[in-house]
Amino acid sequence: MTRGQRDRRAHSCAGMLRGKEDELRKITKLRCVGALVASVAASALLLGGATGTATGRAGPIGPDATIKMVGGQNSPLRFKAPESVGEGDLLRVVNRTNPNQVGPHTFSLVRHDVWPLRSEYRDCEQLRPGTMCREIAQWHDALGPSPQANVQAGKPGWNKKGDFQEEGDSFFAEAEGDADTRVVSREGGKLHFICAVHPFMKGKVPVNPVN
Ligand SMILES: [Cu+2]
Repeated sequence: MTRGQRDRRAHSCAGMLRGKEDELRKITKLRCVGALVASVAASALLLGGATGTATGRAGPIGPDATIKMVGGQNSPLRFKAPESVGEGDLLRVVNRTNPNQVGPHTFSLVRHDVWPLRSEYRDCEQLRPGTMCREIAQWHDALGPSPQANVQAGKPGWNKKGDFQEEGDSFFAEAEGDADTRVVSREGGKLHFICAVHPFMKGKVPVNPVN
């Protein structure tokens, strides 16, 4: 990451903080710092990982499937996901929204039975105790001393759905273009995911078995 990119990233954090209540402001600020540190580490890991999976494939390694965070001022925020993904696919999750307009996102695998209800959205996005959004913030240590942008629970890859007892796989996307690519495991059969910042952003994608 160049110094210019870092400056722009820091600037987008500052923009995101305007108009937020104090606690959330503090949390978001911490997340910004954590994301900065973690994204550098993640880039290095990702490069290492891509080299490791290169066997048998020609040319540069790209993702097999992509889930995009999309929307903004003129359309609702949502996850744009393929109809299905394959077991063993490299699944990339990428932020295609403007953080100055909509803030950051998380892509967090959670069990379907703990998805926040419509009546809980407001408490959830304010990270009130007892909400799934708060749990996810804690997975990232967003309230603690060392916030993490990338939470890897269970086995490596996108596979572990969390709940109020157990952590799940999760990715905090702060800047436009932030991405996290992991291998899909079939454990659980289907990926269920939400955004802890905008709990109305939800999605599910079936994982097809390898033939
Ligand atoms: Cu979001």
